[in-house]
Amino acid sequence: MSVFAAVMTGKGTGAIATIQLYGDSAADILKQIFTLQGQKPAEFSTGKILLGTIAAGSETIDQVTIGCEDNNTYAINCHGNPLIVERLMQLLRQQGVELLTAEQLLCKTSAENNTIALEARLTLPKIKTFEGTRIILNQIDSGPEPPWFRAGLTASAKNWLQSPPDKIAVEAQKILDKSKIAKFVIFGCRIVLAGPPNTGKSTLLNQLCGRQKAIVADIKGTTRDWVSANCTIGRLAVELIDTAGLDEKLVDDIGKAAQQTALELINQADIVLLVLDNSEPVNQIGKSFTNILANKKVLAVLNKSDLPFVAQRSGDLSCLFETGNIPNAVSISAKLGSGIDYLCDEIQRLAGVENFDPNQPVCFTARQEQLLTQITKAKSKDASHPLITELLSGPLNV
Ligand SMILES: Nc1nc2c(ncn2[C@@H]2O[C@H](COP(=O)(O)OP(=O)(O)OP(=O)(O)O)[C@@H](O)[C@H]2O)c(=O)[nH]1
Ligand SMILES: [Mg+2]
Repeated sequence: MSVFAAVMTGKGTGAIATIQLYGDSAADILKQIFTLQGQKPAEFSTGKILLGTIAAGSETIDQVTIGCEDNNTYAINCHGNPLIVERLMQLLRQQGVELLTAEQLLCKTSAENNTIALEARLTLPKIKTFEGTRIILNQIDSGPEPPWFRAGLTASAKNWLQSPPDKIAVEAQKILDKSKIAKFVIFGCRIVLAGPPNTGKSTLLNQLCGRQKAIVADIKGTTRDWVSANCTIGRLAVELIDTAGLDEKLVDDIGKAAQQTALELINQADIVLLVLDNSEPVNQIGKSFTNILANKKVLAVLNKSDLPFVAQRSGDLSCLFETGNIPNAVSISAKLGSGIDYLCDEIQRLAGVENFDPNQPVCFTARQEQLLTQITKAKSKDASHPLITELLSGPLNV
């Protein structure tokens, strides 16, 4: 049988990194490259941690500990410099070891026949909020207690094996709908700050992330390239993106490129904060931009409310949005920090996370989403059962 290895710790620098080695002849490979206090160790025994060095011939690569987890599974803990990790992986490859990703190795070594539980394990490192970890763990059916563990996707799918197809279809659709919201809590949400020049987008980004990340100036077109910052807004882990002011009149190359980038970022946004200047007439934004916003979750932010306002009321936005899909508006002063708490509440409401119950079934991988979509369309037990079984215990392609 082949021997496989994967780096189990995250990319980048850390105090230590862990390389997992798996396979019947993994110990033979280690005996070729690992020395224990100047001597080759005779045997690795399960449960023991050995301290020694790994070398390629006469070249010592690192001092490491090797944890013997099983007679075919070993954890090499080395120093967390990516150069050392890469050199160790190279050496393992030279010894005939097949290099895998952490996900691929977990799938290979897992004795789990509950695929949703395995997906949950693979997803845990990517979760952006603590509440997100709760949502994911709730999707695993882990036995008789605690009871809230039985309200997740696994429990629903097991129940469906005894349910009529029309009931299954309704429930599966509900799960798909709720999952769109759960995704924001689990994986985070991308919020783009957009609007005409000089309305206070960069000031608002700095206010929301609590530091001076973007340059602010009383000059139109201060932001050209986009700036991003990570922050938390209530239950949401947010990637905030500040964009160049939307100005159709810009004709120079850099200005046009900045406009193009801003539009692409708006297109990729989960939520758009349309930042308007409360002290300027309302028609500050071109119709082509409002058209792009038509299918987006948009919240209008009437900024500079500390200044005397000209024409702003939330209803006034109707002259910008002909479609009837007029976004809610919130008045703030990004400069003074007033109205920010209310803005954060509105953002959570718009994302749908405000009253989101983490103890409900949701899907959290593309595989699950695809199968649930097919389940909503299955018209008979014969059609739905194989899909449900695949959802519960089908193979993973990682
Ligand atoms: N009075 C007042 N001024 C503000 C407020 N927010 C921003 N400003 C000022 O408005 C000017 C423009 O602010 P920015 O944050 O750079 O505006 P922007 O929308 O990023 O501008 P561009 O990058 O050019 O599109 C600066 O002088 C800010 O100090 C506010 O709430 N009240
Ligand atoms: Mg700016």
